[in-house]
Amino acid sequence: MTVKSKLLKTLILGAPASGKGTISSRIVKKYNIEHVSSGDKLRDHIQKQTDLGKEVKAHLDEGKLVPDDVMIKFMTAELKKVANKSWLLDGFPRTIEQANALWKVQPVDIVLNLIVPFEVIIDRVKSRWVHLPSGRVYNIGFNTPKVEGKDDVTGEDLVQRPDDKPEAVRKRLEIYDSITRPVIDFYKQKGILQEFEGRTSDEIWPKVVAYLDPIVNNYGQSGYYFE
Ligand code: G5P
Ligand code: MG
Repeated sequence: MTVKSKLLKTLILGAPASGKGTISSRIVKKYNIEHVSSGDKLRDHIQKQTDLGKEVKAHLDEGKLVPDDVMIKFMTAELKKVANKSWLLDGFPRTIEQANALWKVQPVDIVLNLIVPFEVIIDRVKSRWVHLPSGRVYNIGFNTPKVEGKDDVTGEDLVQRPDDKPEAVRKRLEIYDSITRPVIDFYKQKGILQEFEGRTSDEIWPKVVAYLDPIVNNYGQSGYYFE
């Protein structure tokens, strides 16, 4: 038996607030892979007031996409940092240009697409609170923080995202419908897309596990599989 090294490059797609971050955090914990979230990384730059953070702030606040050239350059560099790891990419790509650029530098192995009705999404963003430095996300009534307004791990303040205001959420859903939906077809045509439908993350999660378990067991938890 020979031992081969093979890394698993996974992508998670879904409308704004469909639960990508929630499902991603469960996946990376269970399968011990790296979570790379474009939105979390951009918010971190905004909080630290870096040049990139200043450049992209208005786009995020208004619920608009950051231009492709900026995103492709930024995420290509971020992915280089985790090139020798198995990862789960969340939030990138969300245009056909980005999908083409990613495919050139790193064809992904599998793509998970979360399907949650828009009316559920609109309702849940009202109760979202985030811990910016870590990207940990809470929702009152779903995963309520232990102490109101504080992160469970660090005790630091939680904030609401500017783009969770109703008009920004509307804009994000519009953009998702017109610009990001074709990305789903891009991966469907490649035959690597798997869809997961549900009204809650708890309903979706067992379906994700049933799909990923055999794949990850084949690759092995540490990114190895046996042949
Ligand atoms: P992001 O950060 O990628 P979105 O809009 O794609 O933002 P978002 O809002 O981060 O996605 P999510 O990760 O899909 O949502 O969902 P989540 O955070 O897990 O869950 C949403 C809320 O619902 C949370 O409060 C969670 O606790 C709760 N929740 C989850 N499941 C349940 C449930 O079953 N029940 C209940 N009641 N609650 C639940 O991108 C942000 C911005 O960055 C820029 C853009 O400006 C974008 O708008 N950006 C890019 N721009 C261009 N190209 C890119 N590739 C870009 N990437 C980011
Ligand atoms: Mg997210």
